[in-house]
Amino acid sequence: MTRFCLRGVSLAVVLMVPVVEFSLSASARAADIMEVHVDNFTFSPQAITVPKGTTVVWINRDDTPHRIVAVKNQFKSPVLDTDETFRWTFAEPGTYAYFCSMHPHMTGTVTVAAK
Ligand SMILES: [Cu+2]
Repeated sequence: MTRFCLRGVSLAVVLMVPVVEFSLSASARAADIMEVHVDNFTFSPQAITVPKGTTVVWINRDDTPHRIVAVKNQFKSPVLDTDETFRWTFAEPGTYAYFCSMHPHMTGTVTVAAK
């Protein structure tokens, strides 16, 4: 009888493992990162669509400094020298147009989906 009860407990522990793994992967998804390269005076990809909660990381691959600024001022990077990065987490759905304040012809868009 005692042995039967112990076996029941260990079975319950084994069954719980997949549940824990699932919740871990769900939180990892919420912290997803998307990279945008700044290369040859263009944002690449120029337009991205990401789920809410995504962190976008801009990486300056040019020999020229750039500065990423949202058209509606939701975010603004410092001046990024070569290989410097700027990251911003998009918590609210919407469309975010941005440009380089040093070279305003450089434009990009982040579309944040509700899910
Ligand atoms: Cu620039």
